[in-house]
Amino acid sequence: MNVTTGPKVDRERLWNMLSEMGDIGKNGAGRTRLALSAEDLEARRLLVRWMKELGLDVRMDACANIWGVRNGRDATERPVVMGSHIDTVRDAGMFDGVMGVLSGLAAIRAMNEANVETRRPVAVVSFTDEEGGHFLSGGLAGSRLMAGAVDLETLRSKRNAQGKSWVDALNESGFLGKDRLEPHAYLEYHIEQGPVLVDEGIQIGVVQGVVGLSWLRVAFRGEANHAGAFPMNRRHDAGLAAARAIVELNRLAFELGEGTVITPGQLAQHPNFPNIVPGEAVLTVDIRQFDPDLLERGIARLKDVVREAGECEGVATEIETLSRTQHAAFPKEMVSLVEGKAKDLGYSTRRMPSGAGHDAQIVSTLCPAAMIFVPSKDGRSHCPEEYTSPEDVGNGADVLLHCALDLARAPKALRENGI
Ligand code: HGY
Ligand code: MN
Ligand code: MN
Repeated sequence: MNVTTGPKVDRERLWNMLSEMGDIGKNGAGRTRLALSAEDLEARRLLVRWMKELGLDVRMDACANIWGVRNGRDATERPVVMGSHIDTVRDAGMFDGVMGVLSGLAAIRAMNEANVETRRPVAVVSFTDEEGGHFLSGGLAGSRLMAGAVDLETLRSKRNAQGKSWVDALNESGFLGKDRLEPHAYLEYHIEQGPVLVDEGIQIGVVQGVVGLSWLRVAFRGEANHAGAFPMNRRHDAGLAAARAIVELNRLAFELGEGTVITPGQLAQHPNFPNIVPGEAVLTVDIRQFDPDLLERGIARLKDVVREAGECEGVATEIETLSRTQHAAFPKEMVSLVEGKAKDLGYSTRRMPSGAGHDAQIVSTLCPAAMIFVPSKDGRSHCPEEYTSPEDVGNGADVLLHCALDLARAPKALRENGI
């Protein structure tokens, strides 16, 4: 299909949907829709309404992933799926995840309005608990559970700050289903969330693969004592041990190099009171690296650094691995499809890896997958300042639309490569 004369997404309507969804969970400048929270469930209901308005067949699977399916000529064919997530981090921006889901709906709307019939069905999926911070599931929980990369028992042990387990929240969500969909191919359209495209003035990022990552929880157990009467040289200050670890982990990331990133994102001290020496400190650490061997070495070194920080303060340390997600490299035919459509549409492109984790890295274990990036203003994300212009949002959505059309029309050139 000639992309320049072919269908295009309704950019204004897409922006309005992003804004409407962005108001759910609004708190100040940002919004919070933690996985399976009331705000996430409200967003899910809105998504299902929009899917039904498009005439899609709405399905739920055993992981509460939400699928909207547009029929193709051949119902026996597996669907071409466009997807991402609508849950957010705390104080999130308006684009992370949700832009990919709503752009999938916009692409289907464009197919409907152009009366395009495809050989394969086309679907949009919204995966459960992509972010992972609410229950410390490690993220990508809905896609990993679907792909068998994590089991329900593991998720049953994950609890939020109120003590509710991930599985109970899933069972109470009202979005559990028995469907099971097998994607033929998967496309995830997402903001870059880093500074590469905006620094280089490039319109479309052609993603070659996604970083491997691990989340760990480190507990430092020292001694609570009186802040005034207890001498400095006899303290076992868990907060100080955690602080030492944070500084040393930062140094470790630079020492490992090669793009290694280490983030001690969450720190809780106990009893967390002005005149008590912290007896306990619990730290989460997120480590990422494209090379799996270097990632393993980095995780081993991270554990040494943490233990040394504890020993320095006479504090015991306990390290728990919360998740370990493999890196992914996308098939060259899928990468070329994204690059070709972006160029046909007249956009500048550059090939690049993703430093952020995405459901695509999990779904790529089930079928050929690819990702499309658009620039993030100032390279920022996971904050209310996260912004991508309406023009960039529309550009990527049109690339998504035309990649999906090609895959769903199943031209010989793709079929010969098993795609
Ligand atoms: O953490 C990530 O990379 C993604 O935003 N869940
Ligand atoms: Mn995301
Ligand atoms: Mn995110």
